[in-house]
Amino acid sequence: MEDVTATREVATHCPYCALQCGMMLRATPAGSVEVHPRQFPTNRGGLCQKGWTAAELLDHPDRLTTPLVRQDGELRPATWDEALDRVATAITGIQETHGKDAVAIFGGGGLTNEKAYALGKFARVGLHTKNIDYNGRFCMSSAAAAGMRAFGVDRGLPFPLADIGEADTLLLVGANVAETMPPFARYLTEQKERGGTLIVIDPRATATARQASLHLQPTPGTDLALANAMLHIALSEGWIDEEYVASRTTGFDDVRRVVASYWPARVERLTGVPVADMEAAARALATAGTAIILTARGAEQHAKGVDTVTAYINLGLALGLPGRPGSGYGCLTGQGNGQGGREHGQKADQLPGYRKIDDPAARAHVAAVWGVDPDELPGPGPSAYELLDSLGTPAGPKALLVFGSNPVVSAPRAAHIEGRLKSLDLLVVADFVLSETAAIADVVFPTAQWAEEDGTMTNLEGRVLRRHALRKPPPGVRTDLAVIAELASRLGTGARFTTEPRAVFEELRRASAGGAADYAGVTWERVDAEDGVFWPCPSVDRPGTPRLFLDSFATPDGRARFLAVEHRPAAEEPDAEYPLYLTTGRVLAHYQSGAQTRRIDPLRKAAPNAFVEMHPDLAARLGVDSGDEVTVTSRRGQMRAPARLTETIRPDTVFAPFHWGGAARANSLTSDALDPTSRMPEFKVCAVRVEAATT
Ligand SMILES: Nc1nc2c(c(=O)[nH]1)N[C@H]1C(S)=C(S)[C@@H](COP(=O)(O)OP(=O)(O)OC[C@H]3O[C@@H](n4cnc5c(=O)[nH]c(N)nc54)[C@H](O)[C@@H]3O)O[C@H]1N2
Ligand SMILES: Nc1nc2c(c(=O)[nH]1)N[C@H]1C(S)=C(S)[C@@H](COP(=O)(O)OP(=O)(O)OC[C@H]3O[C@@H](n4cnc5c(=O)[nH]c(N)nc54)[C@H](O)[C@@H]3O)O[C@H]1N2
Ligand code: SF4
Ligand SMILES: [Mo]
Repeated sequence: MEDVTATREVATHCPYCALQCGMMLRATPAGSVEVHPRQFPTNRGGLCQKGWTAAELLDHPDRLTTPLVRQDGELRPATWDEALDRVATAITGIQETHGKDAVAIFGGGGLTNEKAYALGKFARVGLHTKNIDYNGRFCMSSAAAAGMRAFGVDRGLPFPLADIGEADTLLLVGANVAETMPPFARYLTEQKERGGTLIVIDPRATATARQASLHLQPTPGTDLALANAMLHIALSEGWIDEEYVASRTTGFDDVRRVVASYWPARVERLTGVPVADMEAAARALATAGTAIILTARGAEQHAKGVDTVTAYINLGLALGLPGRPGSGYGCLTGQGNGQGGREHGQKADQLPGYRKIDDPAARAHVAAVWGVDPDELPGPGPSAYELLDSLGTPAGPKALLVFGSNPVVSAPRAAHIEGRLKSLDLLVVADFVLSETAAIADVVFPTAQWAEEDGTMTNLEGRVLRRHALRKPPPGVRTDLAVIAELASRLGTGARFTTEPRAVFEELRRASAGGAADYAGVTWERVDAEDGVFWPCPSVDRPGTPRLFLDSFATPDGRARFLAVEHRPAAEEPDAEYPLYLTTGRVLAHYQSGAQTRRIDPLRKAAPNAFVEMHPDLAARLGVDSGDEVTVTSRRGQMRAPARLTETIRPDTVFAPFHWGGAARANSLTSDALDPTSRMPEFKVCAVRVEAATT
């Protein structure tokens, strides 16, 4: 029995973003749960408003505490047995009629390592389907692909966060950390106090850009050209680290040739960034003792996101940054477990340990851990958007199980994707609230929240962290691991699954052993004792690896690879009918699809509704005043929200946050153009028309 009269306390981490701020959770005798910040190397005692209020969802009236099943068009409460039986029976029937691949899974980067691993395993040996992918594809997949291409491994930051505060020059490309990772701002302050230079590239003068020594404000979708121009300048000024290029890299000659045509005046015309600013940025990077280049979604969520990140990696390599202590290139991973979530098998082309699913040696290793024949493992499936787009089509899956995502709000071209979801024979959602996606499901499983389960998360630094449960899930609620295990047992493979997160982690250690993301030496005890353990960590008697690439890169020859990349226009550029750029992103108070944060009072008060940010000159041309309702129309659909006027945005660009559904859904507008390599959708640019709303 739990002692309900005493105050209980556990050290854990915030449920939201990849900074994974350390927090204490306290259960008071009165039954409430309090959040207190905690000293941890990443947040150093800081929390943002979302972290402070995270516990408010635990006992929220909107919390689901019973399974729901659809009957006569309505969701009604059901017992666990009824709901689980209904799903298992439907899956069996669908697979008998249409084949194993007719059932698909959509996962999330907020799931613990244990859940992400179990979900990937459930797809491959529980359902025998190739159709599994996750929302990380919408997040950092372009940076991951570029990192793999250049360095042979993808770890968001290949160095600890602390290095950032000590960099002489820091370049942030499409990252608004002041709103997306507020405690990160400490590193910016520290960097400034040491006399460092901060350069921000963003079409908006965000709270982050306003702290910068230099703000470059390009046309959306032109970051690649900007990087090539900075490299062009570095070449003509003789700033290249020739010795590093010769000893640690391959492929520079091609890049040298290609960037020759990115002379600054030409790139000023392409990007709108003054030549003098490009020169100042290149100089600050090239002449600094230590310099760090970081990209985030602003640079990456484009149909050329992989090449754009490659262009910044090229710039970094030419200046000799990656692998030099205190310097480097990194991507700011977004979701709480965005890093671990992409390492353990919920991605369509991967097996645990960041192994490739089409690599025979990887298949043999993982199949041995799972006790199956390697030939039984399915091959790679389609990427997230392609999977969602195929749902319910003659050749596509007829059933989808969603764990940890709300694609009705967050997927690109969302009205179309909502239609695909509705066309399924079976949509199952595991969630703790009735998200917009759960609301159209056939079966909803109420699952545990972060304060109610143990597990591990891997933060943006590749540091494995421990999530500690404070209390048990409320009556009627089960964990995601339990839902997976119960379904597996009804489908005849129950013996392969467990509800115990620690047992899952032990299996994950074995499955990841020898892979790029090697967790074999990570134990829950070590994670607690050492403030987290950085992967790779191949054995318990070896330390983790806070800094990668110091001696060599993870490529076959140990050298980083340059790759020449060229600017190309966005998939959809403005024209007479749709004359403006739309870009989308985040505000401080809300998280992602807003399913969690829109239910929390202080956050709702801080940011009650969506808005369309535009320059006063544009507003004047449209005859729109601050606060007036506007409609924004693209070739995919329409959204409606009040106008917010600000001088901080380019007059040719409007911005909308994507945290709201319904009429204010920004993703009704966004395009489904995909990057050819990462399959990342172009969330950050499409062409729109804005008008004053008529009614
Ligand atoms: N408050 C809050 N914090 C979050 C999240 C959240 O939903 N809310 N989500 C978490 C997750 S999953 C993620 S992925 C991260 C995302 O973190 P960020 O990448 O920092 O967030 P975004 O707002 O998506 O985009 C960053 C900036 O890119 C700019 N931008 C748009 N188009 C372009 C372009 O073409 N080029 C350049 N250079 N910049 C452009 C936008 O103006 C925006 O300011 O945040 C994490 N933290
Ligand atoms: N226009 C536009 N669209 C975007 C972006 C953008 O910048 N612009 N950014 C994209 C990015 S970077 C991302 S990461 C995606 C994110 O978008 P989504 O994938 O929709 O992410 P969330 O809103 O975090 O959805 C998580 C859902 O799962 C639930 N949940 C949370 N934790 C758990 C858990 O442990 N188990 C279960 N079963 N459920 C859980 C939550 O209640 C919520 O309903 O959006 C993408 N969409
Ligand atoms: S910055 Fe991220 S991890 Fe830290 S409290 Fe805010 S949402 Fe949570
Ligand atoms: Mo993300």
